[in-house]
Amino acid sequence: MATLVLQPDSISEKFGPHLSTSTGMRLDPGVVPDRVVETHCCFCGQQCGIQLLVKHNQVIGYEPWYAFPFNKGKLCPKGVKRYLQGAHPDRLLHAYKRDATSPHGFSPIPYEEAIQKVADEIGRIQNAHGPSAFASLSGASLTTEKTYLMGKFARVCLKTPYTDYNGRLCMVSAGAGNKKAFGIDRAANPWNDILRTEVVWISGANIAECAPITTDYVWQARENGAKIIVVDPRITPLARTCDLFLPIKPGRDVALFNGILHLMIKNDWIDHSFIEKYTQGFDKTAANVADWTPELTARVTGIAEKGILKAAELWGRARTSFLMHARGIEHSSHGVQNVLGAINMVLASGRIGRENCGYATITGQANGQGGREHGQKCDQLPGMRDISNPEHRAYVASVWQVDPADLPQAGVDAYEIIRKIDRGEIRGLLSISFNPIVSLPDNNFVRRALEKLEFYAAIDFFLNDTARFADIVLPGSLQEEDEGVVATAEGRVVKINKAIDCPGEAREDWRIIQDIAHALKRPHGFNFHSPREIFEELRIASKGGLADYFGVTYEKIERQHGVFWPCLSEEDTGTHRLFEPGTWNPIAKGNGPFYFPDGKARFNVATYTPPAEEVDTDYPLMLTTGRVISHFLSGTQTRRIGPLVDQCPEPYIEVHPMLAGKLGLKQGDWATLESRRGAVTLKAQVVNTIRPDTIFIPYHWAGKQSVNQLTISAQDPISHIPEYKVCAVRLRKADAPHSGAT
Ligand SMILES: Nc1nc2c(c(=O)[nH]1)N[C@H]1C(S)=C(S)[C@@H](COP(=O)(O)OP(=O)(O)OC[C@H]3O[C@@H](n4cnc5c(=O)[nH]c(N)nc54)[C@H](O)[C@@H]3O)O[C@H]1N2
Ligand SMILES: Nc1nc2c(c(=O)[nH]1)N[C@H]1C(S)=C(S)[C@@H](COP(=O)(O)OP(=O)(O)OC[C@H]3O[C@@H](n4cnc5c(=O)[nH]c(N)nc54)[C@H](O)[C@@H]3O)O[C@H]1N2
Ligand code: SF4
Ligand SMILES: [Mo]
Repeated sequence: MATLVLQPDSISEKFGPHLSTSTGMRLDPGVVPDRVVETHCCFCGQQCGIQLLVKHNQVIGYEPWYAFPFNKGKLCPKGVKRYLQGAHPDRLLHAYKRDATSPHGFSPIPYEEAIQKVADEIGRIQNAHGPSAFASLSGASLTTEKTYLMGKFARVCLKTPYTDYNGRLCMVSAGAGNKKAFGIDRAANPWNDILRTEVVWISGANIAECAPITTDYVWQARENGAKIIVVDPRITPLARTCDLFLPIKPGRDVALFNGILHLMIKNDWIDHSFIEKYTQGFDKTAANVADWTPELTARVTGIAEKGILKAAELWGRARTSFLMHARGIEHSSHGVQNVLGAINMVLASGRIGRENCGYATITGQANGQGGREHGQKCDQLPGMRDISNPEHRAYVASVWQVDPADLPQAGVDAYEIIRKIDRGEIRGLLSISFNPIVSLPDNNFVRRALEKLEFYAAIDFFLNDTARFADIVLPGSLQEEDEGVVATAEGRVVKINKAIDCPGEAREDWRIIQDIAHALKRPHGFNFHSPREIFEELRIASKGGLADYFGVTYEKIERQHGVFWPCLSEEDTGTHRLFEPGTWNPIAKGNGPFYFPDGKARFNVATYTPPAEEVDTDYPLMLTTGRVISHFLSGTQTRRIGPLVDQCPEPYIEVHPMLAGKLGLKQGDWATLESRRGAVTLKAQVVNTIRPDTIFIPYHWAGKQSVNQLTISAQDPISHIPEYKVCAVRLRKADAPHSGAT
């Protein structure tokens, strides 16, 4: 047995008097766990394999899982510490109701009473104002079984069109772009195709901090001779070791992609036979980039012309390549155009659908891929089916044994749900695995809207910052307390295995949802006894859809270390690499490798428009936001894991020395950053790794430390993703905030 890591003395004192502040871990090989459970990390979309060590129904440590092929035992700092979260004293062990007389604002109540209260309020609001007056929001950290159940719960039990998910803040620009260009929304390649490629192009992805294990693939490619190109307003840790860094102004990536395609065409660095045989729409796209000369591209993007020429040459002349992007280009009011611009570059090169050649959006949340497949989106039914398509409705209704006419039509995106709450059109909300008060843009507006709800219930395992506004809080399950599947960044469906039982009155999330359906006296379709039963129904509901899981079984996942969908039958081992010439797919039916009836990929004209809010004399700087390695999303989990808090205790304002000098700011000085929507006062972090016209703040903190007080709620017109990556701000030196302000 490898080293045993014990529940250490490592959670910061501020989180519990019985725990010390040491960041070290105590190794005690003397303690033998009862069980070792092969499963996956609960955090990002890499879904690294990990083994949890269990004793007396508690996760007491972890061991690397060397046999899992994606990460081969490697883990990032969050994976190494993830086992600590369950022991935190804040773990919800009871249901709670709002109680003004309690010093904490909540009192524990029996679980059944809480469920009945939720059902009564849903019934009351819907009787008075119709089914659409109640909405649900869910998250893509949930297993695919739960995301499927949430889509079904909204449509069959609540009968509301108003349901959406936090992938709306994350994956939807990539999803929409991929569907437009390829006809399908899944990472096109297994990551092994990165290893022996000649050029790796990375746009708007801080891989070393946000997809840390992917760094290893990129570095191996470099060892094998690959050139690495990184496009980012910040010299990220991976960019420090790249061959070519393009310091783009936030919000202008489509201009760069168009400029590169312009040079590829001009220098005849395009694959004519691939374009002819496997694509449509090249001429229009070529005409659109005709104006994007290096001079214009440089002016719009802020990148020097010679960098653009060099990038075009490296990319253009390569025989194999792999392009990756993440939220840096997708979190934009023209996120879909950015994605289409990137895909045009890939299609023109002809380097997709074969070994060592590929393209991927790097998935964010644990189940960022699976969460966008089986119906928790406002316009989607299981199997990536379209809720407005009569045939799709009829099929899913037959599986659910309901009348297709009773299925609601498409709803609206998560932010529009908040606007509807603000306008009084939606009066009740149930949320699970979502923390919108921290994670949505312009969150002072979000808070004011949520305060107007007549009734709000939240399901979580911690009292997250939004749940503090709830009337009822239901104690859900940690990832290790339940089983189910998730789909990784590669498109590999893997199995989360249950390590421990839920403590106290906490329940598996799917049981809570079913209990509400029963208390509402609407039990039809909510009589599952296990995640496996839900999965068996999902397999059938997805059959014949784009995301066809019919051939995926729990056993096959265990046998093969995952199954890449589509997987159409019991005999099918899955589809590792999409778009290989000569392969059959159910949409093209042998006409070609892409998921359209003619089997051809689509070039799409990618149009440049400036960000929703440009700088001006009042707000002369650009703010961009994102992540640090040691925290995860809204921070509900990682702000409770002591060693991670110790690594990065608070947010900061990243500012270039030239700008800092002009404002008289030194490292560690307090500074106030203001936008038209709000302000934060944080310490300055003076670094020469950021553009002098750009500020960066990580977004994992709540309240007065939340950068989403400043961000803009402008959204992409197609995907409805918010523009987190650029808005106009001004910066000034400040006094230390009053106590309690940070
Ligand atoms: N440590 C950690 N890892 C995570 C997460 C986490 O919270 N913490 N979250 C997970 C999730 S859900 C997601 S979505 C992913 C996100 O993963 P990433 O998208 O890699 O992370 P971000 O920090 O949001 O942004 C990526 C980069 O985009 C750059 N950027 C900003 N504006 C622009 C622009 O206009 N153009 C370009 N080209 N680049 C720009 C930023 O400087 C940043 O380096 O990470 C996942 N992994
Ligand atoms: N400014 C700015 N804002 C951003 C971003 C940015 O780059 N900049 N990124 C956006 C992106 S990409 C994302 S994905 C969103 C994320 O935003 P959110 O989804 O709101 O953030 P999470 O922290 O994942 O919140 C999910 C909640 O789910 C709970 N949870 C996790 N797993 C489970 C589970 O299995 N069961 C239950 N019941 N609960 C669970 C956690 O405790 C947490 O409270 O934030 C977005 N917001
Ligand atoms: S890379 Fe992602 S999945 Fe892997 S250990 Fe880190 S947070 Fe967990
Ligand atoms: Mo995300």
